[in-house]
Amino acid sequence: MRDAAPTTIYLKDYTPFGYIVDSVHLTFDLAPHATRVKSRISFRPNPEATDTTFFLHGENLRLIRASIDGAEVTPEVTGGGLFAAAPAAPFVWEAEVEIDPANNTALEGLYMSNGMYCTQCEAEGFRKITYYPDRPDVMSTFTVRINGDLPVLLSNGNPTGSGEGWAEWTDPWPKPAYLFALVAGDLLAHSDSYITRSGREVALNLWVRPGDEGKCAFGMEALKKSMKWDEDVYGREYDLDVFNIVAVDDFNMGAMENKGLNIFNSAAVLASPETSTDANFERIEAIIAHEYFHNWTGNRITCRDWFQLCLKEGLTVFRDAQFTSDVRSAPVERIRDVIDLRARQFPEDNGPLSHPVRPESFQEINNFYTATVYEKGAEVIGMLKRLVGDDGYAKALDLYFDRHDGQACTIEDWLKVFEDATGRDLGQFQRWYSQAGTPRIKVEEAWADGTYTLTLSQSTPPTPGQPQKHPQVIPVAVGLLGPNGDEVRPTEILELTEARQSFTFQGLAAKPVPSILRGFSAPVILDQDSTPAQRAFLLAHDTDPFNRWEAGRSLASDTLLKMVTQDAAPDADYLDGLLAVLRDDGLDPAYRALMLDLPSQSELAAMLHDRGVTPDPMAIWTAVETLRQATAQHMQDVLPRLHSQSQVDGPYSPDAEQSGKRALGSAALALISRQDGGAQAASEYARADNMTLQLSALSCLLKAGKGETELAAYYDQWRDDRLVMDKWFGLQVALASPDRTPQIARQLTQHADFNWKNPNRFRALMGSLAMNHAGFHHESGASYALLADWLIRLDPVNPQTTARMCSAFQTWKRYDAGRQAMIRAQLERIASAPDLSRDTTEMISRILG
Ligand code: 0A1
Ligand code: ZN
Repeated sequence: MRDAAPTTIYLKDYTPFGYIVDSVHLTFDLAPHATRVKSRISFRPNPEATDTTFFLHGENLRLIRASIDGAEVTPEVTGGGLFAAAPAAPFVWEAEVEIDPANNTALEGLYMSNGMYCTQCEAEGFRKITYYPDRPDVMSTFTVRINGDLPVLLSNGNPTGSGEGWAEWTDPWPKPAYLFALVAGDLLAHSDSYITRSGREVALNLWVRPGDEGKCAFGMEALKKSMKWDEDVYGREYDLDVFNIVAVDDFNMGAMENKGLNIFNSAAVLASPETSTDANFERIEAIIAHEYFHNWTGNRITCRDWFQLCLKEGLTVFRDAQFTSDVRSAPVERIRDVIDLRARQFPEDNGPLSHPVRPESFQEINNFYTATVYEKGAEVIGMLKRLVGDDGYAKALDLYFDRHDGQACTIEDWLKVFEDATGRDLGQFQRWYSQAGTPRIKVEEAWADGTYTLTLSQSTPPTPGQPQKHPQVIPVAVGLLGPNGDEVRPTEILELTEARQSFTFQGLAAKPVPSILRGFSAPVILDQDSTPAQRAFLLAHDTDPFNRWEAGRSLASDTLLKMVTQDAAPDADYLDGLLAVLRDDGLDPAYRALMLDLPSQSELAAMLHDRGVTPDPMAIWTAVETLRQATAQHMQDVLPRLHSQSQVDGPYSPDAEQSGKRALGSAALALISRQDGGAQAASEYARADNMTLQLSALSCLLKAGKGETELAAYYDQWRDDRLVMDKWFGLQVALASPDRTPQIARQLTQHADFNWKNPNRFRALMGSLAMNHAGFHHESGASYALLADWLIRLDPVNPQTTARMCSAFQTWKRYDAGRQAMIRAQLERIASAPDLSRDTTEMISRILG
C-alpha cells in the first residue's frame, strides 16, 4: 500500500482551522518539469479556534525555502504537509516550491494536457501546488501572477495586468483553495458578452485548442441562457467582469466550477452537429448550466467541510434540472432523471457502497463524488420544495443567499433557513441526509361505502454501518382516476411520516384507480400489487405524464420478469398499450421515444434479486431480445411513419423539438432493423448528415451483427477527432453480443488509438464493458479479468479514475456463487497490487464489505 495506514476522517471530529487567511499572493514560473510556485500568505490567529497548530497541507512538493515575517524557517515536513512554529499575532508566510506538471498523470493539482497547463483542485488538489490550509472553510482573496512563454495565461477573477510572457489576475471574492484555477497554453477564444440585469457587461470566453473553434457556439449560447435563467428564477447575478471556460482533453470528471475560470472536459463542452449527438448537446447544456450555477451555490456559499458536499452538489444538480425542465420539456427531463437515478443511484444505495447523502466518514473524499451525493442530494431538495411549497422554497432560498453569502456552511445551516423561512420543523426530514438506503413503500387499498383508504408502509433495508432505520418523512403525490379514466381527485401530497399510515378519500362514486408517487415525488421504490390491466389503464388514462410513462415501464418490467422466471410470452397489455401510445400523435415524440425504452438489464437483475431470484444475465438478455422482437412485430405498421420523423425540415438544431423527433425515429429504426436485418439502417448510415443519425444507424447495424464496412468508414472519417473516436470505441463494446463481448473489448484495448491514459478513452471502452450487462457477466469471467487487468494498470497513473471504475463490481453479490467467486478473486487481485492507491484501496475494501 502506498499509504501505510489509510486514515479515516470523521464528520464528528470537525474543528475550525487555527488561523484566518486574509490574502494569498501566488507567483508561478511555468516550466513543464520544474514549475516554481512562490506564495505570500497573510495569516492571523482565529479567535474561534482552540487548536493553534500551524499545519499546512502539501503533497509531492519540493520545498525550496520558507519564511515567517521575512525570517527564514525550517518547517517539519511530513508526507501530507508541514508544521511550523507560528506567532500568536498576524504574520506573513512565504514559501517557494517546485513541482513537476508534466509528470502529473493523476490530473489533480497542476498538470499538462496536450502542451497546455491546467489545474484541478477539488477536492484536495491545491496541496499539490503549494503548502496551504487546503480545506473549504478557509477562504481568502487571491492574486496570481503567471510567468510563462505561452500566449494565453489565465487564472480566477479579473485580469489586473499583463505583458509579454506574464499576466496577473485578482479575484476579489474570498474563496477556498479548491476553487483555484490556472490555465496556460496556445488557445483560441470564442468570445461574446453578457449584460447582467443591473447593466454590467461581462466578457465571456470559451478557450479551446486550435482546430476546435467550430465547436464552441452551442456552449456559449448555453452559458448566456444559464446566466439569464439564474437572474430570472433565483435573482442571482454574475459578479466578475469576465467569465472564462476552458476545454481540456484530459480530465477526470465532467467539469469544474473554479471561480470565474471553469475548466471543462472537452467532451462536456465542445459540440457540433457533425460530431455530437442530440444527447451530447443536451448534456453539455446541462453541465454548462451546472457549473455556472455553482457560482452562487458552491462558490459564494461554499461547504464547511467535505462531508457537506451535497450542500453545493445536490442543490446545484437540482437547479440544473430545473433549468433543463424550463428550457426543454419538463416531463421528458423528469423521466430521464429518474431513469438515470435508478440506473446509477439505486444500485449504489442498495449495495456495499451505500452511504448517506451526507456521509459521516471517508478515507478518500474523491470517492464520494457519487450519484447519492449528487442525484439523491437533488431529489432530497425536490422533496423539501414539495413539502414547503413553491413560495416557501423561494423564501428559504432568498434567506439562504442573504444569510450565508461569503460563508462555508453545513446542512444544518441549510435546513435552518427552511425552518426560519417557513416555520416548519424539519427534524424528521434531516434523516434524508443521515440515513442511507432506498426506502420502500408498500401500498394497500380498501374501499367501503364511498370511502377509499390508502395504507402506505415504509421500510428501509439495512446498509453498511446502519442496521436500524427510522421512518422518514416522504411526500407521496397521489391522484385518483375514476373507472372511466377521468381524474376524480387531482394530485395531492400525502405526507408519510410513520412506519405505516392510512389516508382516506371520501365521497367517491366508485372505487378509484390510484396514481401514486406522481412525478416521482420521492426517491423510493414503490411496491404495489396492481394487475397488468390496472397498469394498462393508467398507461391509457393517467393525467400525470410521469406516472403514465411509469405505468408502461412497470408493464414492461413485469412482462420481462415473467418471461425470465416463468418462461411466459410477452404480455399483450404491454404491447397493445404501447401501440396505442405510439399511435397518439398528440403526444410529444420525445415522450413516445421514452415509452419505447426498456428497463436496463442490470435493473431487471436487481428486481429479480429483490424477489429472491438469482439473476441469470443470459436469461435476462434473452427475454429482452424476445420482447424487442415481439415489439417490432406488434408495432410493424406504425414504424415507418415513426421513423420518418427523423427527417426534419430545415437545418439541424439540437433543440427539444427536433431531438425528440430524432429520438423517436431512431427508436423506430432499431425495431425496423429487427425486421429487415439492418437493410434500412445501412442506407440511413450512408445518408446521415449529423452524428445523431449516423450513430443511431451504426448502432442498429452493430446490434444486427453487421456494420463492418460502416465501422471502417467511420474510423477513416473521424480518426483525428478524439471525441468522435471515443464513441467508436464505446459503441462496439456496448453493443457487442454477450458471447463476443470480452473478445471485442480485449481486441480494442490493443488498438493503436486506445490511449488508455486519457480518462475519456479509458471510460469509453471499460465503462461500456461494465454497462454491457450480459457481456460483462460472461460466464467465463473473462470480462471481469479484463477490467481488473486494466484497473491494476491504470491505478498508479490515475487513481481517481481507477477508483471510480471499481464501482462496476458493486452489484457482485446479486449473482450466482460461481460469478461471485470469480469477481471476488478479481477484487482481491486488485487489492493485492503493489502500492495500490488510497482511492482504489478504499473502494475495493468497501465493495468486498
Ligand atoms: N465540482 C464539480 C465536480 C468535480 C469534482 C471533482 C473533480 O476532480 C476530482 C472535478 C470535478 C462539479 O460538480 O461539476
Ligand atoms: Zn457540481
